[in-house]
Amino acid sequence: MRNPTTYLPIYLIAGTQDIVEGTLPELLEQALQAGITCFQLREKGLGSLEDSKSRRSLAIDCQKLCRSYDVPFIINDDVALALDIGADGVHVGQDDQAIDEVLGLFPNKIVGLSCYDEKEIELANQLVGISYYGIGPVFGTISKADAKPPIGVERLAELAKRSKRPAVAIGGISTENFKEIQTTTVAGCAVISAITRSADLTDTIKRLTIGG
Ligand code: TZP
Ligand code: MG
Repeated sequence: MRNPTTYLPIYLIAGTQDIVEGTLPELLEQALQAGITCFQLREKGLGSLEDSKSRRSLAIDCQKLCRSYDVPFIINDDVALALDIGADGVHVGQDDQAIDEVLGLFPNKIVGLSCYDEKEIELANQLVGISYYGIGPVFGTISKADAKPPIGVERLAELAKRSKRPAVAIGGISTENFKEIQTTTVAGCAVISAITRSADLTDTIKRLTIGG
């Protein structure tokens, strides 16, 4: 099993709904070339693919690309699809399939869990097998319609300190506010729009890499 700190530094999340020009596999290949350390396929919300055949086929295309760059390929929420195609792992939120069930289904795989507050961190700390926590939203986000209110950098720092596992910051992270994230102990940044809407993806990825 890889140490999560090796794949969290710059973590791209994207689905069809996030693509402004071209296709998701095209964007993913450019991002892999530019050095992303992890990819999560998140088909969700307005503009996402609806039928399961096209979702599966997109997932396989993305998985192949990630494999060719030796970058972990993670699926958001869709436990069945992740098992079906043998993804490197899954990322689930607090309202998705229960984390203890998910852990049972993905032994020796990557399992990420979203955490918003102390209570969620403390509960996650008790469980065996979670690979990393996603903490946020740190800032306001345009990419998640039902996002909770942003927690801000001070809360991020506190929550990251309480985490027994490596944490990745998420929500509204950009090249403008990245230096604030760097003041915390998180192992990386997970971003959608900063990369999918970047005019210079290679430069953005370099500038958003924790420890890079
Ligand atoms: N979970 C919390 S915020 C968020 C998710 C999936 C969206 C992050 O997208 P962006 O564009 O980097 O704010
Ligand atoms: Mg979810």
